[in-house]
Amino acid sequence: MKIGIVCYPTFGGSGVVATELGKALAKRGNEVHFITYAQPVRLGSLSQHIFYHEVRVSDYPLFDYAPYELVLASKLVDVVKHEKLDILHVHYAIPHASAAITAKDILATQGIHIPVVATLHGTDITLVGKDPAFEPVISYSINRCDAVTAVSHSLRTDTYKHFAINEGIIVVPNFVCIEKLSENSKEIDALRKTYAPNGEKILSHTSNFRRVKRIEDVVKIFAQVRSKMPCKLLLVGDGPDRYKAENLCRELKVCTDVVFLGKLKNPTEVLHISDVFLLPSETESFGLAALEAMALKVPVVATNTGGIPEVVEDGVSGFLSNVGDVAKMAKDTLHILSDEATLQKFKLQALKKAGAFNIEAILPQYIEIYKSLLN
Ligand code: GMT
Repeated sequence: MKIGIVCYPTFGGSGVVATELGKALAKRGNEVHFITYAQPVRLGSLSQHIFYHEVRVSDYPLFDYAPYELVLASKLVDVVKHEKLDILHVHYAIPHASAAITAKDILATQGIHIPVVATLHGTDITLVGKDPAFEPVISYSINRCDAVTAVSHSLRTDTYKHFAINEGIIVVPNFVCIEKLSENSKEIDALRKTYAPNGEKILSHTSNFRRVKRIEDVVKIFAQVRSKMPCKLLLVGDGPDRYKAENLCRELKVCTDVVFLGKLKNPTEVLHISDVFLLPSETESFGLAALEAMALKVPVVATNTGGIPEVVEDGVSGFLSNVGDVAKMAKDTLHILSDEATLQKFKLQALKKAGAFNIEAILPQYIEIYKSLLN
């Protein structure tokens, strides 16, 4: 198949999933064309079956707001036509689904039929999408797609709740490639010593430091755990709430044990040396960061919100708490770290649970959808 993939090329989970999906499809002999405004961060080096088409918006002085969606739609028309694509798969509704529908309609006037698959990832529905300024366009374009998938049952329910969407959204969970993530396991001991020279336990968190991630709760949980046992906190990512986290670290006097690592292209190094991963989000349609942690044998302490309970099994691959219940999350973390046998038990259970989301189990579900539309 010749598949066009549209996504945000950034560190966000939707971009990561779209990129890994494209790479996996290409590895199995499909031709994959990424159509984005920058090369996706997880793409790595291009390979035989992978192509990249940049969407460039001119900065004409009249435009206060660059019309990215229109340029994307035009680019999609061009790429579908000239690369003879079979299918378009867009990730994140805004503005990718509506740009794809515009392209689909234009192509139809030229006798070209291109099926469009849209994957909803979360904030496109639960946060940004709910904004009335977007709602009519989102509902319309999702309804016009040939197939719509959501990354969790929770997100599918939310989508039906907030939008006038036809039945038929298919749940295809996010995935990890456990073998590939584990490849990067060299020199773990040395790295661990760098951050925890005296054998301290390592807690970690990865996100875009937006309000929804409740980054201050991460610091509060850490401070409570640290008051009971020596430990370090590694924070991966960056975003608007970083300064709040930094201030809180100063206030709670834990700065010496917290490292802000910024945006890492490959956060798996940190996961390799982590003992517990913290994800106290307000909401999370899936929690890919938690799944990646579990795939590297890191138990997760998270909130029981959105799609997280579909990924993290309470008391098995980690623990779940109500949003904001910092004391319980600290207690759960201490329980996991209480002795080596308990930690090892949780590590193995985390890996086992992640196995259900291995790419080999999930990829066929997308291929099945593509095939059904091409037939
Ligand atoms: O979490 C974010 O703010 C980024 C966002 C994205 O679009 O990349 O993540 C969403 O999609 C991920 C991939 O499907 C999910 O794993 C995240 O749970 C989801 N984020 C939220 O729902 C807050």
